[in-house]
Amino acid sequence: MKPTDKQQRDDIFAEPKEMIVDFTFDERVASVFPDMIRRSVPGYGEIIALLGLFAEQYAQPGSTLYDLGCSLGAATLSLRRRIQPADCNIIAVDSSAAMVERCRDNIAHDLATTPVEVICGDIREVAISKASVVVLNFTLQFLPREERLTLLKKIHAGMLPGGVLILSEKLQFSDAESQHFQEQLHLAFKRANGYSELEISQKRAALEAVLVPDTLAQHSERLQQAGFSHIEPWFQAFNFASLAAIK
Ligand code: GEK
Repeated sequence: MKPTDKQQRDDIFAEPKEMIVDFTFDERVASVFPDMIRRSVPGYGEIIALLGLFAEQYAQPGSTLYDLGCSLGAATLSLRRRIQPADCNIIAVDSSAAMVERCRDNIAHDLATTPVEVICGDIREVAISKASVVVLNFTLQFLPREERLTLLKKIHAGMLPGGVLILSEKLQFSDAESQHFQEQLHLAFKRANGYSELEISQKRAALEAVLVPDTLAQHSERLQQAGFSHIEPWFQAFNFASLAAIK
């Protein structure tokens, strides 16, 4: 991370806005992103750190690792530091130019040696091949629901046998009691991290049409439909979870 980015605090929704527009990953969001995601997503730092272990265990010689929706490259850097075979490469993709510019800079300042290509583009358009590890860390939730299975099928088709897809997502719950329980705790998490009621409610409105969460059961069923042979939820903090799907 650029030192300036590391210190920049997310105050995007701190002032009352006359009109809430849909959330986009623009320059302003990219500049506060590390602070925003750490204070908004419980378990984010833990997941990032643990992704390295998936790279260590699953990166196959001569294979490619993918970070789809890479933002500033936190997952890419975690994978890169733990890959064992010398002949792997990483492809990181994000559709936000502001994110990609910073991501390239972060990778240039990292000392690990696995080659990384950062592509500014849509993950629905990017070819996947010889993949041993694919990361979708809080990205699938931003695609229209009806396009999620197509993407997972493409990923599955481009993976090597024994490869792993790690899918982290915000969850929704099918019963009202669970939904309320998890939402309240997530709200408490955001308050404890210094977000005001105004910031929380304005951000919720901005994300409403953009981030559409599924249930854990919907994710498991979709991954099965895409062809994955084994699906293992491996992390959950309140309404945020991560699943590993093996080809
Ligand atoms: C991390 N994985 O730090 N194609 C490419 N990129 C996309 C698309 C798309 N169709 N839709 C959204 N994005 C990261 C965090 S953030 C999660 C991921 C969050 C990108 C978008 O530009 C943004 O950078 C990222 O997906 C989602 O581990 O903000 O909650």
